[in-house]
Amino acid sequence: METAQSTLPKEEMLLAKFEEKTAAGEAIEPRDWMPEAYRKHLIRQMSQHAHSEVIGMQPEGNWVTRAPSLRARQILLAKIQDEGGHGLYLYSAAETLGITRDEMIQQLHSGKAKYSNIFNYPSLTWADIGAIGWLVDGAAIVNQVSLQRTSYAPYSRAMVRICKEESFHQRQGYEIMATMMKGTAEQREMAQDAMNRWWWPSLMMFGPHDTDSPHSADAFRWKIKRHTNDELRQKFIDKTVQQAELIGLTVPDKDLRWNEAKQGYDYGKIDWEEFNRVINGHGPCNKQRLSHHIRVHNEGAWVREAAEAYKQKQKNN
Ligand code: FAQ
Repeated sequence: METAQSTLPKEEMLLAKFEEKTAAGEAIEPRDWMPEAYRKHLIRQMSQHAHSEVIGMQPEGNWVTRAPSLRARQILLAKIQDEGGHGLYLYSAAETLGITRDEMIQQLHSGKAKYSNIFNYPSLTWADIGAIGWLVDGAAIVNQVSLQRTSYAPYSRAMVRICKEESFHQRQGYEIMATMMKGTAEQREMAQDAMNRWWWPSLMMFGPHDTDSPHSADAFRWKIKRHTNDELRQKFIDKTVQQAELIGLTVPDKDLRWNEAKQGYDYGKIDWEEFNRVINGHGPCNKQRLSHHIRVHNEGAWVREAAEAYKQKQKNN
């Protein structure tokens, strides 16, 4: 029997089926038909996510040799390696959409692809390592828990695995902050200073307010996003303010107030001019982060060539 759909031209029929599937919350696998705009949207988001994980290794890498104990150094090293691993899952998941790793890296190096605003700030003291784990991984988890149910199955599967590791990262950061807050006056000051510098950029990680988020409409229609930028930001604030209070840190926002009616905190104005400056290449460390990535990528060319030669040799045997 002919259905209404089967009378449509092929492309429209495929699109109608795709929209029906995503609306019903079904997952899309790499071999399923998908509209070009969905594919492009995911390549943009997933490659930017992968780049963030890898560039995010730099501010933490700055402290490996200066960690205050062997235990702290081991934990930090393990965390940084995890972030590299997250980058790899995400690049592999993005490759299922028909783009190569090389192309994604080229887009990063040319400035076409962004990475998270947060990694363009310097890590000045050991307390910054605490703040990155607690606040940055904390913000990343809130966003990524929501992405576990994203419609593109390889992305969703990568998120499930990544979230398990991120919660360990968040706890190690909080442990550093809690330890410093139990220390000397100087250590407490250092922890508060890190909190002051990382708080606002962490709130920016969730992206612009919903009314200024150009990609959100498509992201919701196709169930790439399940929660809005503002919903996730609010969730992060509500849980983090209480953690800060517990260890005696002050949130650097004079407008922060508990709102009984919404059962959440009201918070001050985010400096979107700073956000735009940073994501468009003019933050404190953008040049350093990118030039370091380019240099190390070029230095590693021989490894990629050797791996390729080995693969060819195996094929010919
Ligand atoms: N930074 O329309 P929307 C981590 C751009 S992982 C830079 O709202 P969308 C782990 C956006 O790309 C952190 N750019 O966009 C770790 C777009 O520009 P475009 C990374 C941003 O995609 C911890 C424009 O603004 N996590 O930290 C940012 O619907 C410690 C308009 O924005 C992810 O990437 C930003 N924060 O929503 C590693 C999660 N926000 O592309 C090491 C996956 C927005 O047109 C150490 N991504 N922009 O040129 C997402 O969930 C989404 O992409 C959002 C943005 C929510 C980030």
